[in-house]
Amino acid sequence: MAKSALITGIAGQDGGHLAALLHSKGYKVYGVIRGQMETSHPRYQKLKNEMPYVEFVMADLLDLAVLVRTMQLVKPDEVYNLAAISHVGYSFKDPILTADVTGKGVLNVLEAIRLSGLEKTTRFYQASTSEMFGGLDYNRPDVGYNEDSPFHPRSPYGVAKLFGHWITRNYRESYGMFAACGILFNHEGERRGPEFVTRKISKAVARIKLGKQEYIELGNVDSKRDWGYAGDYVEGMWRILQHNKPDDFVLATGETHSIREFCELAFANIGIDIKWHGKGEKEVGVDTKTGTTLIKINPEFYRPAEVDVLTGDPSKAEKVLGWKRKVNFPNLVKLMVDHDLAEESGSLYTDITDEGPLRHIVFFSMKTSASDEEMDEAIGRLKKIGKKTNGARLWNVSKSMDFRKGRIFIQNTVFDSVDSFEKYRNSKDHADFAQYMSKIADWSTGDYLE
Ligand code: NAP
Ligand code: G4F
Repeated sequence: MAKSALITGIAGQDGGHLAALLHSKGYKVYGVIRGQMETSHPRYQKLKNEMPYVEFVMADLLDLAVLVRTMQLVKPDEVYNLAAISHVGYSFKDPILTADVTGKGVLNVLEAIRLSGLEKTTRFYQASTSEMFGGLDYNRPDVGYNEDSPFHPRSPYGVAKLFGHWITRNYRESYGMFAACGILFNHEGERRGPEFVTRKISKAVARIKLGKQEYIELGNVDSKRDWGYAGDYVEGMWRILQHNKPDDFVLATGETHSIREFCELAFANIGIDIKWHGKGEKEVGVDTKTGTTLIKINPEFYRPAEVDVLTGDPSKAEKVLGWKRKVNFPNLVKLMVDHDLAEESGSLYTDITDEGPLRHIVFFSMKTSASDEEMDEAIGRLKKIGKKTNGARLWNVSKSMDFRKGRIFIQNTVFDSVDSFEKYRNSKDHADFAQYMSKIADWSTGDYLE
């Protein structure tokens, strides 16, 4: 029988990647979302469009009763607890809520499993974090933090996560539960929330390139993070729960880069060379060719306490789980900028016929699905530039693919569109188009791999 998994925080960055991964492995996937969502609610519909294979369950980490009901209903083989107030800066503004959700919420999920009598059968994954290390005196800059490094959290978020980490270990030791923690270093990508620095930068770079924004304001550009790609990290989460015993694992790249470097590389992807001038709050990042200021410092984004440097040592996960990140730092930055260029410019449309009225309009969306309004807008734009659309067949490519494939496919079209469409055109097999699409999605998986 197919395994079942319950993902809390499915609407977040990791939730989407993990749902797609588990679905591709044949799991029945349940996802916890919160709010009073009727199935007609636009947010519900968006999630359902993105993950049609997921069965959504309304629950909140603050509500033990509903979590118990959820466990009794679903009886999952695996629970991935990804839900949290996860923004470190915000946790200083709302520390009580952060403690309740990010800390005590973990206990609620564990108790719900136990009270439902599932503690011997359900495997539990807790989303622990490198923020628990804090980057202070105990850092090991040469090798990075590992599973035995001491903790010194520097934010309400980090403190709350430490509670979640230890209560998970406590349930493992007290009740013999298969309860494991992944201590994950920063992981980013096209699904990252725009409130996190990498996505804020990649989005701004795309918008600046398209003339939709003048500059970006950032806080501390000197802190350093060990940044990987979220798609790689959810594979690690899954491996942690497939191991023969519950244990804790660091997932990281082993490299660290500053926000400054991220900015420079992101701008380099659109052909802009950044040079820095000035100090502290007066510092600016300037386009060397035009002299235009593209980066400013705004103390609003400083934090009361900062984690200066984080580097992780993933050697245990590499050795024991056979896990290794695939996407390297330059490719991560490129992937995000490419994505945001496509997203910010609307979407990518390709006219696959070069003469006469359009026979096919291919809608390439970086998102997992395009709404009817977006499709209408696309057609409107084609008409505006004089394309005849009558009788053309409309392909909403992304709708037929899962998220990872969607991304890969788009990158493929960005780089290989001429080739791909020549092949299609020569095949004369228009009816087989959808199948052809999924084939090229498969063979292009190497685009961002090292
Ligand atoms: P994210 O995008 O912020 O997603 C967190 C999700 O938690 C959101 O979908 C949110 O729901 C949900 N949530 C918040 N409060 C809730 C509540 N009271 N009840 C139920 N759901 C609630 O985070 P992420 O980047 O995917 O990270 C996943 C997990 O890994 C988090 O626990 C995070 O702290 C941890 N982590 C992340 C990283 C990283 O670099 N991304 C590194 C280490 C650890 P709404 O969508 O309704 O707001
Ligand atoms: O992107 P960030 O907000 O991520 P942060 O604080 O490292 O936390 C993320 O990673 C953790 C794993 O280590 C997760 F547990 C956590 O849930 C979250 O996913 O900030 C990164 C750095 C910080 O030093 C921050 O001060 O970027 C600096 N920064 C500079 N300007 C900024 C900004 N951060 C944000 N969010 N926005 C800015 O404008």
